[in-house]
Amino acid sequence: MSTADLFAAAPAPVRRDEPLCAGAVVLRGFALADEAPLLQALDAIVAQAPFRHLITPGGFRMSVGMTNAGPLGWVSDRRGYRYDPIDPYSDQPWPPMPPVFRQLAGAAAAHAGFAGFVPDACLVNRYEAGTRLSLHQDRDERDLGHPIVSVSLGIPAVFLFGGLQRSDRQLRVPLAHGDVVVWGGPARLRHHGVLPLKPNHHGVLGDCRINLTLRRAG
Ligand code: MD6
Ligand code: FE
Repeated sequence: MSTADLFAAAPAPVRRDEPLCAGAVVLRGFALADEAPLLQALDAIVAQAPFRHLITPGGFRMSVGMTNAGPLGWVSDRRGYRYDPIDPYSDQPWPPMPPVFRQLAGAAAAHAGFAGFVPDACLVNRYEAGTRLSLHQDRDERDLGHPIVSVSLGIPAVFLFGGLQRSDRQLRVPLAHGDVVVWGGPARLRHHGVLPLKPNHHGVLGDCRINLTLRRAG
């Protein structure tokens, strides 16, 4: 078989936009073009600031493993949730924001209608089989006028996308490797979460899902 035949047999990478509601859109496959530099940058972050399971203000250990990159990092402990320039596990600044993260976030936000987005915080979440993220709002950022860009890597997950009221019904949005969700404006305070992950395997990331959420927090 020729090289051309091999490419012809591979499924075409999916690149399309799926609006969820006013202010939120799934950009299918948007991160695939940057896969290699994203994964390389991720390795460097995790080498400096390993994943850890934070404690919620209520005293529960989060099942999601977390770390951060950039000038500010999201942390949780018995005192509450906040953004902190220092990693409490190392007492050092968080690893720097990789340029490929900043550039991808800016491009995705602009594509979704939020021009000029420059993130100063990247929360990195690691999910394994059974890991879930309960329904919440993102409201710890100083100016909620900025959108959030969320990049999914590795095994698939089902994202729960609700409304402004916690009790509003939720959409179930499957997210796969390379999908990017941009979320802001009238959608910025919608409740959302992640259903418990089903066991799965990804050729590059193994048995886990990594989610990057890029924010302007400070
Ligand atoms: C996740 N994401 O997808 C968790 N928050 O693993 C979030 O909590 C999130 O994807 C705000 C905006 C986009 C998100
Ligand atoms: Fe969130």
